Amino acid sequence: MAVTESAERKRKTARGKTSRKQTKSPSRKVAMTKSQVEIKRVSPALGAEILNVDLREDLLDDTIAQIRKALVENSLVLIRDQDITPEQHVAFSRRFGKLEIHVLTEYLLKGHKEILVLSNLKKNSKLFGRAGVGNYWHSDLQYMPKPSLGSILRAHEVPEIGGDTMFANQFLAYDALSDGMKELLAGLRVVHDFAKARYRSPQPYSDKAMKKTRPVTHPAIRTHPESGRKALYVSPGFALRFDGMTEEESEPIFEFLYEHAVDPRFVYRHKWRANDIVFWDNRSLMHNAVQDYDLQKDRRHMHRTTISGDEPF
Ligand SMILES: O=C(O)CCC(=O)C(=O)O
Ligand SMILES: [Fe+2]
Repeated sequence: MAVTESAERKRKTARGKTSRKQTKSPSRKVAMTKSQVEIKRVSPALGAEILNVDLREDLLDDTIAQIRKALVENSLVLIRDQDITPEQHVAFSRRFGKLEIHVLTEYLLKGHKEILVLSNLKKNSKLFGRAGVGNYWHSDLQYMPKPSLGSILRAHEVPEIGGDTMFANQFLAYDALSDGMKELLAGLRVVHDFAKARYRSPQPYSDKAMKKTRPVTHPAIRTHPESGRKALYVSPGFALRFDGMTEEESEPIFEFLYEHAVDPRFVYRHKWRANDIVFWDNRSLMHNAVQDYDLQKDRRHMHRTTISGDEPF
């Protein structure tokens, strides 16, 4: 009995020592490279809120990987209560790729050309950002040969009511098309032109900016490079016509698609709070900034970074 007890004690001690020895260094390493972000879906259509991250910190590669996975799976991630500086906004954005410098250079943030200012605030009675833009369905930089992967919008000031942004899931829009329509669109490309937005804008677009863009064509259905899912990629924002067709011929199909693409079942409408960060995937969503607030009275001030993307296929 005494022998057994002591043998048991020895075994326990040995096990304890061994397990401490074996787990000590790996567990410390795990603590430095692993994290577990909490993810909560925000609507049946799309979007996920990420709960326990602080963008003022230099995030672990693993945390960035989890945010990227959440983006690919949900097309949009929301991170609330992030009172970050432009430096921190740019640093966070860079973890996902190269950043774009918008062609409308007059609205870039001084000292931070990666940030586009979307704002109706004035300095010396002059607007210093773009006011009331994006109030039509579009995907960012769809008019460029390599459109944006995603945009990261940071809210500084938002109206108490109004000024929401709507997002429409184009994977769902594609999935809900008939086989016949899928087949027809699979063989088509769309001509997109930045100039289409120029005439809608309340603020003038400089000729210099216009010279930096020209009409481009992209497939009507694009394949997401990370998930392989197919998405409808036609938007009223910049689309002129199908390649090889006239505008008149394209119009009836466009009209059907524009209505179909933004069926309420595919849409999430984001009600902004100051210090919200919304990161959306331009490869699978369209968005529309609802212009229902008073541009002269209701303050809305946002900063956007735009992540470079690949040529759609
Ligand atoms: O102001 C917004 O909510 C979005 C505007 C927009 O289209 C964009 O930032 O890409
Ligand atoms: Fe936009």
